[in-house]
Amino acid sequence: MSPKIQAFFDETTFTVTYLVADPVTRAAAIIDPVLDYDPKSGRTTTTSADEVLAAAKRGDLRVDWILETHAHADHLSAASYLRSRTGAKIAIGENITTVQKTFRAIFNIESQKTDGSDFDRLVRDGERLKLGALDIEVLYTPGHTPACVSYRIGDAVFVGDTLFMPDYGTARADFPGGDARNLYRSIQRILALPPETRLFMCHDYKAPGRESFAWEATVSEERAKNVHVHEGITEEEFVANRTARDKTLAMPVLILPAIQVNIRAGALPPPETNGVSYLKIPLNKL
Ligand SMILES: N[C@@H](CCC(=O)N[C@@H](CS)C(=O)NCC(=O)O)C(=O)O
Ligand SMILES: [Fe+2]
Repeated sequence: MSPKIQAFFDETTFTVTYLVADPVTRAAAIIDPVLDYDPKSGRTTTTSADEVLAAAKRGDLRVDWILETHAHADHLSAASYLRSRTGAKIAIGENITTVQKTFRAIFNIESQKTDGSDFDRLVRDGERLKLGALDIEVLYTPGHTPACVSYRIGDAVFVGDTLFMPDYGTARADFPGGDARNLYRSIQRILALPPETRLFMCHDYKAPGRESFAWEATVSEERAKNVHVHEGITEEEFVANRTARDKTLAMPVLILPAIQVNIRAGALPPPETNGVSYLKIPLNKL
């Protein structure tokens, strides 16, 4: 019942990409892939995504799915690039349509679709996808964004930006459509899973006193030790603390380029008449 899991950590954006495989059939999924982006030059590269492809090739894996836990605000997604290289289908939570509508208005991009059709599969709570002989179960876990989902495969859950490592806490809930109360409720669903369930986070920022990056913890470790949501912390306490902390956080460095690309499943905006793609910067909006 356990999938084979390889993690790839991007030290530029503190993002973890996972390559998850059914060891029997060699069907694989890539979760939350990163497209490298240098904001100084506006140049994208595929070094990180190519490392995942190389690992898939080494393991003789067939990539069937590219799974996004949400439209990321801190890094560009390599989903479209990986789809073009593997033929895999890109899945994301069905409420991505809400996120597309919100940001279509903020960026005033008329070509931006709002029906989710840039993605191949919009998934909802309780739905199951096949990963060879394994099932991928979708858990709707909104709060960080209104479209966040987690993916359960065997005894592993890829929680995206809901929980982080116990010593770091939880994701922020202040992006458009984010909601600390919903985040708390989503986290409670995850923490109600069997105690030995392995949780895999989408980010790690270390924590005071910790020297190395980490991205895996069990449900029981999170329940006992998560600094924001350990057992005994009420919804009201969490919402108050999360809201206060969010007021202190700057926007992610890459939020403007990341969102524009990620609501198109990681595709760059359509090239203009000179063949070049451009990103927009809305002034005084975020
Ligand atoms: N400094 C990072 C911050 C990224 C960030 O805001 N990450 C989100 C997830 S997309 C988060 O929940 N961060 C929690 C926190 O910073 O406490 C950046 O600029 O990229
Ligand atoms: Fe995020």
